[in-house]
Amino acid sequence: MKKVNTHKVSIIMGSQSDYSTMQNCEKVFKILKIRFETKIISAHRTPKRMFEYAKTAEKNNISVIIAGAGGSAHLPGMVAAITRIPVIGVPIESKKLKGLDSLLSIAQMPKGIPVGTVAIGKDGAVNAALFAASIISNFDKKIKKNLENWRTKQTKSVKKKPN
Ligand code: RP5
Repeated sequence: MKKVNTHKVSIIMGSQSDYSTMQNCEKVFKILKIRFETKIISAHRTPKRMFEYAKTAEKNNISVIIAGAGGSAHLPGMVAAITRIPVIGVPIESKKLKGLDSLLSIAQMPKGIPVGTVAIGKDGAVNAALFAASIISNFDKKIKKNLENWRTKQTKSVKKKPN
């Protein structure tokens, strides 16, 4: 019988406007062959949706949650408060404060409920996906291999001299 990879990552974001950043997570997961789902969930515009989502995340076999939010970015922290599944927050680059607001809102969680925080914008989204892959690779040999191969390829792509 073919062994099915059951580990799934959930990518959530506060708004459609976050998707141009968060789709970079999807690109990484497609390369590493990690199952994912993508949803819009806003802590302040759809609080009931957020609560229901976080409450059922464990039952839905989610291994890691990546939450992108901008401005007063409370989505990652609120979701982390409801579920024990690890949450990685991606600070979205906001128009007025260039994402510094998002970064501080996500990173400055008071003790007791952690949210792993990555860099602002696209780099953060890519690293959030790679970080999720690292977590999953602890207990999934196939993903471990895919991640190692990806890193080897990255290393080989760095030239010794600039041109
Ligand atoms: C946050 O408000 C979202 O995460 C988004 O980054 C920001 C702005 O949302 P829109 O006004 O573009 O929908 O909730």
